Amino acid sequence: TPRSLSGMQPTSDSLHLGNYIGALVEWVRLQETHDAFYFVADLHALTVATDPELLRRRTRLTAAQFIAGGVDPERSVLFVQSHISQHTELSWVLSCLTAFGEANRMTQFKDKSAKGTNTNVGLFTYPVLQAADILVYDADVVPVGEDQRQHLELSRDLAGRFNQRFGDTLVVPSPHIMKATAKIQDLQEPTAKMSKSAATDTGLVSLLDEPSRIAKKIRSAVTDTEREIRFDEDSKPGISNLLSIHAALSGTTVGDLERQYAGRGYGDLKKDVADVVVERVTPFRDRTLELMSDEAELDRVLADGADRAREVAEATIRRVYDKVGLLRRP
Ligand code: AQP
Repeated sequence: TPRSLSGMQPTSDSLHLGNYIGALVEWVRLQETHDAFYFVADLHALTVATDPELLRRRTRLTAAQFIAGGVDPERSVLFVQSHISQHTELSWVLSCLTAFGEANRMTQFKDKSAKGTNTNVGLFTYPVLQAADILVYDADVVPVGEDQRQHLELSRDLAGRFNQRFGDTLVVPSPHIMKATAKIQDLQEPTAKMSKSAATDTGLVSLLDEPSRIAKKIRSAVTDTEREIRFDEDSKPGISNLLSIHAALSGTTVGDLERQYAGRGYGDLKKDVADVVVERVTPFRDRTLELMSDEAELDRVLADGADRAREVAEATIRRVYDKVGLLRRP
């Protein structure tokens, strides 16, 4: 069975609609056909300075939301990145195969360091740790949003380079990026991706928000001055984004929606998108809160996932250490 692997950072309390539609929905789907590994990327989250208690809380919250969104911890291996020391071990080896200029070309680092106040070395080497996350599990496919494409390309390059230098050792992973859902845009600034680090949160749909607040944000989404409901990302980014969200959650296509809304107003579309989103997030929120009410049980689930993940990661790191010439521990 091919293996699927992906992770998300616990850098906010709530996942947003982009994380959900662009990634989590696909993770859940891939459980049907793949051997699935999903993790909370708490080591990556250290690149953003966070209160330690808050980071712990968000790590559990993020795992709870994976489960609430449909990740089945019996079927999938669900774990916390820092519980598996092999991620950082492989990351070091890979960083020694990464050219400085290659890392320096990563656009996410450029964007974040241009904006940010906390440009640390961890943020710079982030894509190398991400490559280790993927390669340490021999992942075949990595379900992510469009924003991760360049990082995945680096993972592929590093796996290929390792294999070329040391002989066949690592699986070269393929991105799994669904064109229709890979880029959910900010509701107020629909030419930019929905992101938890946006300047204001008026265009961000956080899944754990009060459903009434979510509905209000969607009804206030920026559109355009025409009247026609039609998918056109260049001239109608706001309407196109609403159509994408609607289609992803209601299981229809954008084409069907265009026909369904022919001759109708933007207000109708917004109201329906709000309804579809609220219908989805209400049980999601309830289930997340329920899971968070029993931390011991959640920790037990994550410990079980870590045991299963470690087995795979240990075997990979042994192979890698041997290949590069590190002396075996007696
Ligand atoms: N707007 C989006 N549309 C589709 N997919 C998205 N993803 C993120 N935003 C969108 C996907 O969600 C997963 C989360 O990965 P992460 O934890 O690394 O999140 P992130 O990239 O830090 O999340 P944000 O909100 O995008 O934060 P910023 O902007 O602060 O970096 C990934 O699969 C990602 O592609």
